[in-house]
Amino acid sequence: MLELNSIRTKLASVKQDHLLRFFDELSSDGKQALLTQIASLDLDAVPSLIETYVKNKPALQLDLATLEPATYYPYNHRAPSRPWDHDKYTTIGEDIIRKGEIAAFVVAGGQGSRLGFDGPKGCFPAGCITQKPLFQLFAEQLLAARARYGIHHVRVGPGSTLVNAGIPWYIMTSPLNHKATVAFFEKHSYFGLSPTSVRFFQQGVLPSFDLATGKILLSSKGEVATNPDGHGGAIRALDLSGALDDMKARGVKHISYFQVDNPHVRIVDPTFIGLHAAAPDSSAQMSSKMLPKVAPDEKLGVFCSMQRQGRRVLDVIEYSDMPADLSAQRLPDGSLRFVAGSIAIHMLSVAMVEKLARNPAFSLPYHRAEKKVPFIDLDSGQPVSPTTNNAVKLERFVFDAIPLCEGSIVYETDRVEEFAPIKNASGTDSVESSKRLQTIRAARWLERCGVAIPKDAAGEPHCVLEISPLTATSADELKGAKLPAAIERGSAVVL
Ligand code: UD2
Repeated sequence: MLELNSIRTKLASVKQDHLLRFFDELSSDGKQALLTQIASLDLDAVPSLIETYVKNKPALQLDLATLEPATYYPYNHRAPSRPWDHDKYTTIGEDIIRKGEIAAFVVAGGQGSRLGFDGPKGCFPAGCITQKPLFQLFAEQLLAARARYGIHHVRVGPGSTLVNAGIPWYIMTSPLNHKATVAFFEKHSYFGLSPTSVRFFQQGVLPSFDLATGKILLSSKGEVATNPDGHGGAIRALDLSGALDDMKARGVKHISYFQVDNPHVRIVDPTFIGLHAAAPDSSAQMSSKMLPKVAPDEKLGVFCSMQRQGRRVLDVIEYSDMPADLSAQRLPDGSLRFVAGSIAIHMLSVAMVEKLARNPAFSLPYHRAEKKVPFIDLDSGQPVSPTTNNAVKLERFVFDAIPLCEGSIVYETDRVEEFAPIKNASGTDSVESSKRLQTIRAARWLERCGVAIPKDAAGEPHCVLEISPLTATSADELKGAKLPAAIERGSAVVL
């Protein structure tokens, strides 16, 4: 058993000895498990975390004098504001994909509490007709990319084995959902992907703190309450898990980063990859996609540019941190001044992740959130399910790595094409809104191929449509498919 006395002394020195309050009531295994969990926490950091983030709410340091909206590559590459060579960058991106230099990376360690779905969010049935889970929709995109780009020979390991692995896919889970996620892939035979090209790894956790006292909470008598350390934890977790070395062994140079909740994300986008790798103002370290925000209070982080330590940097200000008066500012034409909303789609270079993760001084800032966290009452030993916020959770955000880049670009995408997130059980960004957008996007692609789509009075498709990523991942790809001349009014069609 880990040394009880030394852990007790350590806990006392950081004023967290209550974590052993019920130790004597635990079984021998339970005692061991609790000591192991406590030993894995960075207790030295706890007093300053409590002082800085639990007892206080650090205000975001914004240099308003130098803060400006970020510039971006417009979706319309012929826009007079910033024309750019679409074909050139697409060709560069396609070449990178064919050479096997791209990996897919989904952050899927979140708690997904808003959706109220019991299980990892990637298992959520998202296909508007087929109910295919999110993970399957992503897997099919990777299968389609393998077929399209012929990425058949990828070098793995020091022995130079050549395998038919396609684009490798890294899936970040957390202790909350790791086992269930892996079991889901096994049950579904990896959705047709080679198991050698799918790699799961867990992100780290941080203790959850009592809002009133600053003490770390117990989730049961034998377990400390913890929460995943935010998608920013990915940078270190990629390295610690060996995923980064695995990428290097496969010859991967760039990571396509996306969130688990958006079935429309275009995981393998040659134009974005080309811009990231070769645009003159890109350091090819970390690039991002944006959408023009539809309203000041839309829940998207905002790309801004600001002066920091003597240089102008790109940064994302999370929606909850953006001062409301800035969000509401408008240009003379009525459009939002701070318009560039982050949809959490990035390209990261393997070299950048390695540089950050292997620098002992590297750390991303913490963000504080007040939440309801069930806990054990220390006096009665009884479980409590709070109805109001009782805890502080700390997280790191991956986009805080953007200002650390030497040059980071933003590329505008199209809302219907690439953003149909499933975050809530109903309303905005919900199952319903995502399914509606899936049909609208499919109808748009079909119309571009000359297929007649029935419409209702509001001009929306009067049918339900789902296009499998195996059939097409863009309107252009659909052009070669066998299609009907028209879709029947009121029908549900899967292509
Ligand atoms: C995120 C962005 C927001 C905008 C929006 C677009 C943050 C903080 N905000 O908001 O600016 O881009 O997405 O959809 O990212 N995750 C982990 N581990 C964690 C926490 C989260 O893997 O510890 C994953 C989670 O599984 C999901 C993604 O990160 O795939 C986003 O997490 P969220 O739902 O908390 O972020 P959201 O929707 O508030």
